[in-house]
Amino acid sequence: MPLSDAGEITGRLNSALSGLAEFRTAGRPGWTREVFSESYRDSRQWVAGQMKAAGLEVHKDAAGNLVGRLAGRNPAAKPLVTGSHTDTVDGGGRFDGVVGVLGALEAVQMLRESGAALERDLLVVDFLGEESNPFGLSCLGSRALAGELTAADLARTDYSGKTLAAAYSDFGVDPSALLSFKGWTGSRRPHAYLELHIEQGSTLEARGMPIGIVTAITGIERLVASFTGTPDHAGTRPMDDRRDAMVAAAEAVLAIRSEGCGAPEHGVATVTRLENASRSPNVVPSLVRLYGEVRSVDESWLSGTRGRLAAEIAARAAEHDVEADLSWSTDNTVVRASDSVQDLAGDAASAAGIGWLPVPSGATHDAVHMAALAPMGMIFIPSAGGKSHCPEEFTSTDQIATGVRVLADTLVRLDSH
Ligand code: HGY
Ligand code: MN
Ligand code: MN
Ligand code: MN
Repeated sequence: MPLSDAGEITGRLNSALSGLAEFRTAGRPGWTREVFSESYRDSRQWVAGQMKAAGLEVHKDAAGNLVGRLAGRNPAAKPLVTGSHTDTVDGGGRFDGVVGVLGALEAVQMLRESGAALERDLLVVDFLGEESNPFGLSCLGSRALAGELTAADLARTDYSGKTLAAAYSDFGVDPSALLSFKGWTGSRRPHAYLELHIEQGSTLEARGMPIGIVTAITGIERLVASFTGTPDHAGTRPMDDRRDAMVAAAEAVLAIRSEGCGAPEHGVATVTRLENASRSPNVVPSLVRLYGEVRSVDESWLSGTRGRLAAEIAARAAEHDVEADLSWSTDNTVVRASDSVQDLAGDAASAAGIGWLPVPSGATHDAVHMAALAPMGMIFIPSAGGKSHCPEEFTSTDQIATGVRVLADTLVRLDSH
């Protein structure tokens, strides 16, 4: 497919990747471009410029997504959609999401050079706010496009009590327009959605495989648990006469870890935050909040996690005479990739003599919400050491170029299927 030689392709990718890597929040570790932050706002202007330079018609939709359009021969046909996200976690890396946006722009270049005029429009999307955020809701832009963002979501608050609606408004997205935004539901459903992403795991590297074709994307159950005990003087209260909320929360951390360790393959469970409501260092904690999540691609196992942990955490809290109150939310259910998109991606890789492997995704993606609208597929490229969500995240430009090649070839196949 590509007419540029490998050096030109990797040269363009390197300059795009380093251009975006310039945008990060000062004073935070690694690459930090959290949704609604200044550095994120600035970086998206740069991304819009890159989309324009790639010859796309660019607009920002009512949900804050950046959408670049490559016109097809038949604009009335349902469009193809690709893309990903350019926001990061706090202290993240340079490739998560980024390769799906900048790689898609390189795929547009490949398509243009090859003269493969698509029948369908191709939409390249930089989805707003894919990463989880203090409002506890990931994939903001793709949820909105799938018609899944609700008024209750906009009323969610962060640790300071600011609402998600206020955050949107400060970012220049009108929350009321957002609520009436129908996205790509109804007659505007795409023909298919295909996302290039780093694996963020170590399977491809361990197996020496350049391409993964995603079979399913993990479901995520999120937990906020509150533990209520009794405040007491930490210096005088006897150890055998305390209702220590922090001890009960610590027991819950271990219970959640055991749940993950007992999960079927690729299942995990993590506690990422414990908050003592009191700031005093000399008071027995009486109110502690725990934030955690459980993930698995095994739907039946995941559906039992709330019951198992409710029983386990209640028992352990009772041992310390502490009340435990659990509130769960489903970030997303397990989503299977479309068989036909998987097949076309496998055909494209094989036709180019590129090895590939079917793999599940332990990370969630905008593709989860696009799957509600159209047949969905994801193409993975290796992550060095399986690392991600950290500055050490790394995928070589050659590996990205291979992913872009398979992305472009698969889009051509999807165009006529
Ligand atoms: O949490 C995730 O899996 C994704 O990186 N937002
Ligand atoms: Mn991602
Ligand atoms: Mn991520
Ligand atoms: Mn993700």
